Amino acid sequence: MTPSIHILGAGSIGGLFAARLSQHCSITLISRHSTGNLNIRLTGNPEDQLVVSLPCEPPDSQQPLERLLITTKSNDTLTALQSISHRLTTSSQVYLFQNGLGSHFDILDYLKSSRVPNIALYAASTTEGANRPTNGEIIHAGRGQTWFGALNAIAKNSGCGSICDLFNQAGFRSNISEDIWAILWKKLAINCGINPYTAICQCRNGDILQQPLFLDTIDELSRELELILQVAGYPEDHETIKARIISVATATAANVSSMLQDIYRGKSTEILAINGFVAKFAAEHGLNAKINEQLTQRVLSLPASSKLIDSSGNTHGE
Ligand code: KPL
Repeated sequence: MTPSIHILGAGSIGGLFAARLSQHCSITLISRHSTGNLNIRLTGNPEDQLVVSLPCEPPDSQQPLERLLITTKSNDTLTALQSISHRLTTSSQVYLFQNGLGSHFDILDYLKSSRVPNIALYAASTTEGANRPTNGEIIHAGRGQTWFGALNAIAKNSGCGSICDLFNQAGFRSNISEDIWAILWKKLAINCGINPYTAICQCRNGDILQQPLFLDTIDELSRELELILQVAGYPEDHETIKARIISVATATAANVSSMLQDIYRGKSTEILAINGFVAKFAAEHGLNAKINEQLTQRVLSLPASSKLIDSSGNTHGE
């Protein structure tokens, strides 16, 4: 039987996964804004050229959800899950794809007192890069790696081999992690060292490496992250953290980060789940996170812009 997957949050990453996975299983999008079919034109590398038309249903439909990927922004995840919670059953599997941390804890808390406390909850972390220059068009801007892992005991027992296999079949390099929290904390450190710089300097990922703001603060930021990761139980030295930030910025050089895309669209960013989460965690544990705090404040005070010109002269937004 063809596996059935619902995707809630058809932004750039959700749309990228939907388009490629639809060649291997049945995909339905869940959207508050569209019903009927949604057309996605995927571009990027030659193997990415794809035009698909995917069914789209509203959250309040009654159809039970077998496997649900939530690819909304971290700020919207809890509300998104609440909007479809009546469709979850004891055999549902839910996969959280959010950047940063924070929403994962909110969802775990919410489920405890929900009508389905025992659904299998997983997290996924991806470094695939995707941009959505216009509605309906998605550019696969950088190949990455996707990790899946259990967030609760039910998920640990059920496993996530079949979703991981589907992602690999669809061309996304994917693996299962026995400790997805370790991956989420490491990815958080990467996002702390890339996303706010792209937003403040309004440049693509690769261009942050020449920006004075990055060059002046990356060592201190990496030291702050080293202390935080140690307290979280996932120790890593600052040189390794900095090297990984530089390597991901280089590998996704052409990508417009998710945070800069939010700013181009005049949407709120995930800064509070990224550097803001680190600053809050540090304050709770009596640690210094001055640079994370400053970057958070600078991103929060950026004017939302509906039309900006990037460093290559391309116009975004509207
Ligand atoms: O996760 C990302 C994002 O844009 O949020 C990176 C890895 C920085 C790729 O753009």
